[in-house]
Amino acid sequence: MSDVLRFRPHRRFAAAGAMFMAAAMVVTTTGASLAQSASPGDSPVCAPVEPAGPLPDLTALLGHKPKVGLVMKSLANEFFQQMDAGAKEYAATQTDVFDFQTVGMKDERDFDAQVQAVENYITQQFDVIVIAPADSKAMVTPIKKALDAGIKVINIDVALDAQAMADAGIDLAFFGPDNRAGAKLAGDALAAKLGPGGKVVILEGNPEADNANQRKAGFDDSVAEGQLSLLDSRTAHWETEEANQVMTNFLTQYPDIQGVMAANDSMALGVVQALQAAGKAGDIQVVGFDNIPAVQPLIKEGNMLATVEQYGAQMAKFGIEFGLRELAGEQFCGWVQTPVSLVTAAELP
Ligand code: ALL
Repeated sequence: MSDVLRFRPHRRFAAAGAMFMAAAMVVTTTGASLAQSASPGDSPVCAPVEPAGPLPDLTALLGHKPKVGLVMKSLANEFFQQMDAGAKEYAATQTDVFDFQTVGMKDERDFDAQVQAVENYITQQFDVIVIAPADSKAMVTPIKKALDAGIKVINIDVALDAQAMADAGIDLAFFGPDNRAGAKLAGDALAAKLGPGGKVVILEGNPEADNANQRKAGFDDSVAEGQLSLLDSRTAHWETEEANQVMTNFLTQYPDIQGVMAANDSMALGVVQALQAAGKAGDIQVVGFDNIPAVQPLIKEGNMLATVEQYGAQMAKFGIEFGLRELAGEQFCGWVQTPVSLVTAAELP
C-alpha cells in the first residue's frame, strides 16, 4: 500500500497555473512518506508539509493534554468503519500525546448528527477536530464556529466549498484525494473493457458533497475519452438500498446497459444485488470506489470489474497528525493530496 501524499499549492494559485517547484521527500511520525511541491505563489503563512522537527510537548505547551475528535459520515459504510478502526489504532499508540474520540452518522443523510458532533466537541473544548464533511456547504457554518472557539479544524476526505468558505471568511486546507482522477481510473477500466460505444449508466453520490461531484466529473471524462454512450446518471445518495432500486429501474428502462459506474462501493453493492435479482450479474460490468472488504469477493468472482482504493484509515491518521502540528503553531493551506489506486482482480490476494 502506498503512503505517498502529495502537497499541491493552494487552489487559487493552482488555478492561476503557478509553476510547481522541486519535490522533497520526508517521513512523518506515522512512518509514511510525503512529497512536497512548493509554489512560488504560496502564501507565506502556509507551513510546508515537511515537518520541521519533532512535535513539542503539547501538554506542557497547552497546559493540558490535547483532545482530538474525528467526525465521520455513515458508520453503516465499511469505508468509515475502516477509517474509525485505523484512527483508533493509531490513537492507541499515542495515549501519552493526546486523548481521542470519534463520532459518525447513522446513515449517509443524517446531516444533523454531524452538526451536533461539531457542537459537542466545541462545548467539550476539544483542541482539534478532524472532519469528513457530509455537506460541502452546510458544514462551513459549524466549522467556522469551531474555528472561532480556537479549535484547529482539519478538513479530510470531502473538500469544503471554496465560495462558502470565502463567504464565511475562512480558508481551510484540504487533506484528501483527487476524486476526479480516482473516478477516472475506474471509468477508464470500464471503457477499456467495453470499448467505444459501450452503453453505461452512472450512480452518483450526495450532490451536496464535493467529492460526489468530482467523481461524476471523472466518470464523465472516461465517457468522453473512451467514447462510451452514457444512457443516464442519477444519485443514489451513497446508499446500497437506494442504488439497488435505481439500478432495478435502470434495467427496465435501458435493457441494453453494458456497464455501471458507481461513485462508491456501498452503491456498487446495491447495483450487484439488482443485477443478481435480474440474473445479469457478471454480464454487466460494474466499477465502484473505496475498496471496502465487501466488494473484494465480488471482484474476484467477476461480479465487479474494479474499484478504487483511497486509504481512508491513513487519511484520518494524517489528519490527526496535521491537527497536532497546527496545535504546535504550524498552519497549513492548499491541498495536501492523498493517494488513490485502481484495484482489479489482479491486485487482490
Ligand atoms: C465519501 C468517501 C467514500 C464514501 C462516501 C459515503 O466521503 O470518500 O467514498 O463511500 O463518502 O459517505
